[in-house]
Amino acid sequence: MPVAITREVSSAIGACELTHLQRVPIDVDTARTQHAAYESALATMGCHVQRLPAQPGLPDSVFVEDVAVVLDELAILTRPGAESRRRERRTVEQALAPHRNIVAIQAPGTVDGGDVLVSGRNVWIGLTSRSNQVAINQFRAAVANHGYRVHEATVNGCLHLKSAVTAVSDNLLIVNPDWVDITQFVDHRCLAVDPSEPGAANVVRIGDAVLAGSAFPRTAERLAQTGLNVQLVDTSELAKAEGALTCCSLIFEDHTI
Ligand code: CIR
Repeated sequence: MPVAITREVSSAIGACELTHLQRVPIDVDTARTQHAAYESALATMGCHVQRLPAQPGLPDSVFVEDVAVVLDELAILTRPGAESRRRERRTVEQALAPHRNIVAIQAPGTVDGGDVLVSGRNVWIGLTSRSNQVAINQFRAAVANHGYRVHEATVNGCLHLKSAVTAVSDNLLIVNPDWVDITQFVDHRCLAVDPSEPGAANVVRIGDAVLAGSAFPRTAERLAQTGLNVQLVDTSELAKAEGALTCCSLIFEDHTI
């Protein structure tokens, strides 16, 4: 049964980091209600949801994906590109410690989990404003013994690599081709988002099902036409903080429960 680590929305989310969006007010109660629905969807799709308590002093701490990458063999504790986010790591490290050996990215390396796309033994890491070459080299060294091939990925026009591409099955990616060059994704086919839904490429895969944003119905239809079981959830309030779907959880297999 997969574990999904989540964290309750911080009361300070309105002070989140923003890169491509203008700041608008975020209603904390609405964000929490949507986040709870996201957690319920993960549970319905078969995850054991482990929710960490809110961190009132850390505005972006709901976006747990950015502080760790959990592989079958080990976890990489990241060093987020935004300095304001580095204190999010301690409690996520504590939550992961029972499940995996942990290797931490060291300064001057920076990488956000949102820039790390894992599909089988291929790992793509976006070179972005958050993630640098030093961290990619450290990541590659940490996972090389386990047979992972780590590729550097170019990204344009969005915050993270996974804003532009996520995996929906073992060999199929959903992509926004305006934000990433699809020729870099070896061994995989690419399905494009509907052109009217540029933010639709970030979906959560759980087995044969995917959790997608209800704001992107046309892309959801494209995904369903490939035979996938597509579930929809509204995270529009969290989107004001530049968060999408994968960023709100760390999902991994755990054989102890
Ligand atoms: C940030 O800029 O770090 C947050 N406001 C949003 C992070 C979203 N994370 C993700 O997509 N992996």
